Amino acid sequence: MSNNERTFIAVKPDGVQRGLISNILSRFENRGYKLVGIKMVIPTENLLRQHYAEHVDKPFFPKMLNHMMSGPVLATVWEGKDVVKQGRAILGATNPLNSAPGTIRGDYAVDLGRNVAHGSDSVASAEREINLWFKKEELVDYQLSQLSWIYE
Ligand code: DGI
Repeated sequence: MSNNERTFIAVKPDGVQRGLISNILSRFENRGYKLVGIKMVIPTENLLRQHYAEHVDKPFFPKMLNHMMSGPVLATVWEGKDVVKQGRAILGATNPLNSAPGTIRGDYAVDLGRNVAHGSDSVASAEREINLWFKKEELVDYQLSQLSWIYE
């Protein structure tokens, strides 16, 4: 399993407005994952239609689109062993009513349409989403000094 796996994690407008950015980022930092990209974006409809391509025909899509365009999203890219799957676990189930306490959604959300953060659901989606939200030069290549204390 590669230590260089990457995932796309976004704090949605509800998470930003509720002041949850530092809390969400710290869970990934504390776990030992490396932040390689971070920026605030008010996403365009075009970007969101690509990001949520599998949902564009669903009845909830227009509301979700409005919500996601209503304010800034904090877009981040994290790197580390099994980060895609572990990132989903840190977030909790999509519907916060099914999210375990201790997860981000289980601690801070109750409604599906306000589930505070997004995380890629596979390595392939992560690659697609990272390319969609970030330019290559916005991802920073550096050595994490704690590496040998996190990985054997
Ligand atoms: O990858 P996830 O965000 O965990 O889940 P997903 O890809 O199935 O759905 C993407 C987002 O779409 C999800 O975070 C919230 C929203 N969503 C999904 N299903 C419904 C929904 N929103 C509403 N209002 N109703 C739904 O049935």
